[in-house]
Amino acid sequence: MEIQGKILLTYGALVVLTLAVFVIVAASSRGAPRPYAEVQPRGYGVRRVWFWSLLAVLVVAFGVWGRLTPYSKAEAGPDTVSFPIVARQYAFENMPEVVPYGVPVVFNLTSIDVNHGFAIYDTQDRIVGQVQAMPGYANDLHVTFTERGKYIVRCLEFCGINHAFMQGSFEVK
Ligand SMILES: [Cu+2]
Repeated sequence: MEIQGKILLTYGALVVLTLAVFVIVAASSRGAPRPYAEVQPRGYGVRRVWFWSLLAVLVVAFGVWGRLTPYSKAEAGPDTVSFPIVARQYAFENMPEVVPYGVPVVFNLTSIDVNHGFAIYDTQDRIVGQVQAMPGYANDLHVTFTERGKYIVRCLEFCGINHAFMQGSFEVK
């Protein structure tokens, strides 16, 4: 299913669930008010069940949600290939000529002068990923290339007079 379909389904389910809760509450609160001494013990009982149910739902939801986020995939594995790259006005030093296809790759970026960008564009000029190259920092960009061909790297941070010409490239094969 497309991601838009999943989002629509999730929101639809939430709307139906919310409406059901409204209907149940409205139906159960009809009629004359009952004495407090009769209602209070039942109320506390419901509150206890509600608290533990909510806690259980939250624990499960966070457990599932944590697995669905892409962050765990960003961790470098034993087969990850690493490329340390140094950006400067107006070039990317130590750029690889060939980057392997289909395996996790990490571009480890730093800069020796000012802030630069490191943005990878695929063969159809679509951006694949980007990271900042900053003096005094080492920033990682994790990519697994699923298409072979020539990729262009462009600086996306205005870094000086020749910024527009700051480019690099590599071949994925
Ligand atoms: Cu630049």
